[in-house]
Amino acid sequence: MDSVHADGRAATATDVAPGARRDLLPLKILVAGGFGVGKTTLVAALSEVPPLSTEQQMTSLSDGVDDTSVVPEKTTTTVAMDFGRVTIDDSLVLYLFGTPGQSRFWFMWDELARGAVGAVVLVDLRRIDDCFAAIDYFENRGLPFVVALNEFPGTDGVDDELVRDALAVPPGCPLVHVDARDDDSCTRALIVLVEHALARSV
Ligand SMILES: Nc1nc2c(ncn2[C@@H]2O[C@H](COP(=O)(O)OP(=O)(O)OP(=O)(O)O)[C@@H](O)[C@H]2O)c(=O)[nH]1
Ligand SMILES: [Mg+2]
Repeated sequence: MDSVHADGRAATATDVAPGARRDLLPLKILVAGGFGVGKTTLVAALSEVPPLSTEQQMTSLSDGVDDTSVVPEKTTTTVAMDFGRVTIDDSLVLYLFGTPGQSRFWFMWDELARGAVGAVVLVDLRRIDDCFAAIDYFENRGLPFVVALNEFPGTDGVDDELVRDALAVPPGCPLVHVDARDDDSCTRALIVLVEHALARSV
């Protein structure tokens, strides 16, 4: 049944939910990237509500498929999505959706990307080959994104221009540095993304 207001007017898509503030802009942001680059860590570090996660224990079935050599402490993996919420200021609230990283769960990405204004593509420079697919995904779909270098040990001090060349980051696409465990650096990455997406939209 169609919903109607108390005065009989039909509800429309632009109506604000009861109790919601009209001046608050909610934006959906994807946190994407290859296996084990720190997506779940970033969503958990930023979220002001207990993050929803769908972590499952990795089993011997992952052996030879998922490269845990540089993240040996990793024992679980995201099988569906992460979810968190970040209020940037009085007018902007971001809903973060973390994607699964294992390629066999990538069919989820199209669902998660629906309605998103942009994506933070996390990169681990120790496994650069695993990063191209995520960058290609957003470039091919025309969805604004920023490339966020997650500063794992031994990956600092690399020249940004070299990284842009190596990753074939498109011109105009911002490149930022984050520590996925640190909310300040991750918040800065989100702000860069929102500014980039807004600039692209005008
Ligand atoms: N040193 C360091 N370790 C990190 C950082 N970010 C994540 N980690 C560790 O790296 C591992 C991978 O983190 P996750 O957040 O599970 O990665 P993910 O991208 O969600 O992984 P999948 O969902 O399985 O693709 C974890 O053991 C984290 O503790 C970082 O910035 N620095
Ligand atoms: Mg994860």
